[in-house]
Amino acid sequence: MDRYELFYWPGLPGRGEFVRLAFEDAGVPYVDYAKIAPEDGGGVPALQKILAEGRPRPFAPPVLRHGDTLVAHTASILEYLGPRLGLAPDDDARRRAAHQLQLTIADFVLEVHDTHHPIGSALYYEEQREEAKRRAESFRAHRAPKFLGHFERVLEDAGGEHAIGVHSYADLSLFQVMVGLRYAFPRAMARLERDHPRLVALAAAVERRPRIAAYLASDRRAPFNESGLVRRYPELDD
Ligand SMILES: N[C@@H](CCC(=O)N[C@@H](CS)C(=O)NCC(=O)O)C(=O)O
Repeated sequence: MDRYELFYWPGLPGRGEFVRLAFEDAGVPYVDYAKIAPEDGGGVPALQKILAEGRPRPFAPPVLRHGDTLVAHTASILEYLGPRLGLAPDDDARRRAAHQLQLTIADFVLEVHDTHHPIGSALYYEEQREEAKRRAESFRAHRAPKFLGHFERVLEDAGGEHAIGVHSYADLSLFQVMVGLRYAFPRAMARLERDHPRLVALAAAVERRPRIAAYLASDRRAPFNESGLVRRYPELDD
């Protein structure tokens, strides 16, 4: 059997975490090059090599390699892994629903990132602090409630418990969105969570899943920090 290999930036959960959660929940082994030292063939050099030599050429991580197959983009990786890890339903319609939701999550994740980097990723946060304040204010007032409201209704449509009616990678990703938002915007989330009981219940249920609970307690789970996709700057919160 070909092994699963994940390439991502070391030292931050980022978008790689959506993929890690799928492997961890399924209990399927994977090679995580972000957790391997450069001198042992991992880290940034391994990532740079796959970005340069991988085909089809990936633009940015996360990147998954599985034998001769290479997949980039978080949603595409999860679409590929879902059926293989038992984290996608059997029917086409619900697989498409999971992928559609994952793409919406990708849109949201980018907006979360843009709260601290509204002008450009090539600039430091400190160089765009004022714009970040305006962007985060609008995010907290409009975009976060709109996306969270959408996810809440998706749960409601599917019976309340799971995003697409059965446990899937989409549930794991919604969990990661919730914990990321709680890290970045603890005050805003204390307010917003009151209006999204199904999302809160889903996040709690995912957190209780035995393999996820073990993973979260392990040193494999990288903490959020201020060099990542999701950052905590108190001046950007309520
Ligand atoms: N749509 C892609 C976005 C990938 C992405 O933006 N990756 C970030 C790290 S989380 C990156 O390294 N981007 C480099 C760049 O945009 O120049 C996905 O969902 O995986």
